[in-house]
Amino acid sequence: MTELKTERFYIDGQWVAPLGGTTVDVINPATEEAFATVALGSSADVDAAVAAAKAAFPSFARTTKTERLELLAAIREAYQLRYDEMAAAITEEMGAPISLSDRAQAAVGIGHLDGVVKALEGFEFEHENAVGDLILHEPIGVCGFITPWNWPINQIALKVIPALAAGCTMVLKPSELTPMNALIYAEILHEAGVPKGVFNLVNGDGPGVGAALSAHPDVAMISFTGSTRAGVEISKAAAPTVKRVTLELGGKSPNILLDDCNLEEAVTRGARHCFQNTGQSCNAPTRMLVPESRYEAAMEIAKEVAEATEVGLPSQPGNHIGPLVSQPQYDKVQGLIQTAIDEGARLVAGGPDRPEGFNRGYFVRPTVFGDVTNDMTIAQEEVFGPVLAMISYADDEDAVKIANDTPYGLAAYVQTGDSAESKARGMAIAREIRAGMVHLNGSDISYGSPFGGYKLSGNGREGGVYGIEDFCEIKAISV
Ligand code: TXE
Repeated sequence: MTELKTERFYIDGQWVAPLGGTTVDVINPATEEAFATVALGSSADVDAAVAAAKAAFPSFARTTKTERLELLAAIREAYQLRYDEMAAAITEEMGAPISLSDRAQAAVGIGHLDGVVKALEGFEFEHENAVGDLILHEPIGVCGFITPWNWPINQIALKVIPALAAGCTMVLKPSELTPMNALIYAEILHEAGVPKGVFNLVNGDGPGVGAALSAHPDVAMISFTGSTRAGVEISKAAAPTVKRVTLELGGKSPNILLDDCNLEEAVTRGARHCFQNTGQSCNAPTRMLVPESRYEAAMEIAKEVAEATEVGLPSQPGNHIGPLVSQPQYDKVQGLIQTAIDEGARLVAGGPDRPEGFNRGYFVRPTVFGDVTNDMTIAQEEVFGPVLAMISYADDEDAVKIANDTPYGLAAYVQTGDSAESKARGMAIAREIRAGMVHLNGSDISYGSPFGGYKLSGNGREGGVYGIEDFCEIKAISV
């Protein structure tokens, strides 16, 4: 493992000293101990990075599709060489168990790249429209990326790769909680031969670097993933410059179990998915909607799954869940568990006590609540912890109503029976749900399909063709 330049920023192809700002310790959430110190930048660092990206834009915007495809292939190769290091960094800084980091957290960095390559191969940057005008897709310009800590390289790759495919230049500000994977990524892009100034990295916090990037007049677009709160702040800061702002925000995704589904399988899969990554996924199926007739049986199965889900050290391989990312996240999750109890939800499994054997680290127990009504806080607020809320419904219409009765609209899940009739019911429900992605029977949205939400879950779509389009301006030329 090479020594990462934690107290420097990557600007104009070089690792440079900060022009201002301060430093922050990076904490291992399993031990609560600092293992690195990184520089947090200032608006002067943002200015320098944006200037480099602006200078690099005219030449990079003119690169051909073939040149960009070659660049993406080189990035893929360089990423593979640093793959294990990437997985280890994510485990150390955000607490995902190493098996999950290896199988998923680091893997998505390649998966999204492959999805974009496929999309770019078929992407038409210009065409004649139905009324005979020439339509051009041009790169939008300098992009600012503000990313979170929960699937850190996933969110970085989902922005950087399509932006490169479109011909944009960029400045990334990763989460101050998880800067290490981003530092490795900057080295990967450098090793792959990304031209100087095309990609720049400034570490920093939201109010400092994030806000300066959002407000910067030379930044044409901000792509953000994180909380709805920060998304609103960013939109406000960006408004005076009328830049494009795309947002991938929180979720409170429903998982509707139809009355004829295989209950054991559906509840087990749904609960495990909810607990994965210690519940820190924007699209986690956190509200399980169960027909009244099967509600008690479903709670019994969910209880077993929660109690069988082990809590363990991130450094150890296995299927356990690790700690939450930080003390504030731990406090938030504990607060919401307590609120659910206070509001009258039935604690079916888990709860606020520390998991046995853990005296330090931000570990929480996989928790299931029953007797949840959809107006309770636990059914409306994003917890971002391993907490499942189980809600009963009367019929399909009621299920759809409950599913849509949330300020969010990111993902939804439907579990059907095997019959054609049941699958058709599932499909009809999928069409009624106001969410950007609906997964039937445990299926996953493929790399290259659009990822994004309705309502307070955001706007814009990441991944594949839609991801590239988000980074383009569209010009009509009439001849
Ligand atoms: O996120 P923040 P936090 C949700 C989840 C979680 C909650 C809080 O519910 O419990 O958010 O997490 C930057 N201007 N999600 O506080 O604050 C910040 O530096 C510009 C959902 O950690 O949103 C970081 O880089 N930037 C989510 C990024 O925003 C600002 C993933 C995320 O931090 C800023 C993570 C500002 N004013 C949390 N304030 C998802 N959609 O996947 C903060 N930032």
